[in-house]
Amino acid sequence: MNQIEQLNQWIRESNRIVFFGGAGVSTESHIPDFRSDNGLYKKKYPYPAETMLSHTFFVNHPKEFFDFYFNQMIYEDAVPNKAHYALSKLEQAGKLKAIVTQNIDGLHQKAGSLNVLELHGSVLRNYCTRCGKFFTLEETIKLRDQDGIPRCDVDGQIIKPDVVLYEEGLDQNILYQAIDQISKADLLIVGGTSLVVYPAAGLIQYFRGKHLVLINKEVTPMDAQADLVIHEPIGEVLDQAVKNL
Ligand code: CNA
Repeated sequence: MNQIEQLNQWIRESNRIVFFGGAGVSTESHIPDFRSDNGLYKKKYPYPAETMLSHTFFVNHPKEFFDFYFNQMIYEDAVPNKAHYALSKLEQAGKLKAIVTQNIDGLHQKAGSLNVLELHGSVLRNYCTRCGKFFTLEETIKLRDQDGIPRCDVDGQIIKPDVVLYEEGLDQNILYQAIDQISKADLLIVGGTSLVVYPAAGLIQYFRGKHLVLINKEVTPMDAQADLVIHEPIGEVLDQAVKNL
């Protein structure tokens, strides 16, 4: 039995599957990740990406923050790929109970997935930092001033994307839901994540089910803990693994 046949068999035998993923799930939708060879961290900016995506930088250098953010983090035309659609199909089949994602691109929902726990928020939601008025991504892009900073059309204050920046805490409610789902899962599929960003990566420790599967192009710090490790592109792997269910 090859690796994908093994995964397919475990999917057939499982009824409480949870998927935990990261930026690698969306690279096949042409959104670069952070740590691959062509990832965002390899690009030359005056400060490291962690600095430019930090809360302090957002507050002190909003012009540079939004220049980086709109140029490097926003892909308005991106569409879901085979990985997103395979996971949506698994949920519709009643097998997958939740997707826990570090991604902020909203592509799982675009593919039809319903129970998506966004640990790091979403670029699709944006709020005025003073009055709290909500803005879509499209509106936020249109409301940029001459410095490229989006400003509320009611009070002129900065609009902040609802994404978790470095130095900011995770939404506790989402975190507890993610822990709950992972701790009740019978099969945990982890994919497209380098598993180095905490506390997100630590969530895997809550898994008590039968099989832990890792799908990632590169080696991760948790390969040794997994029952099955597949170092292949995740879109193709998941597409094949959900066939003939
Ligand atoms: P990361 O650290 O960039 O790791 C991505 C991992 O995915 C790497 O180990 C790659 O080898 C692997 N990978 C890339 N493409 C594929 C593929 N097609 N198939 C299988 N594996 C692949 O990203 P993480 O998600 O681990 O890091 C967490 C950060 C990245 C989170 O805070 C995200 O918000 C942030 N991020 C999100 C997006 C997005 O929403 N699409 C894009 C860029 C960064």
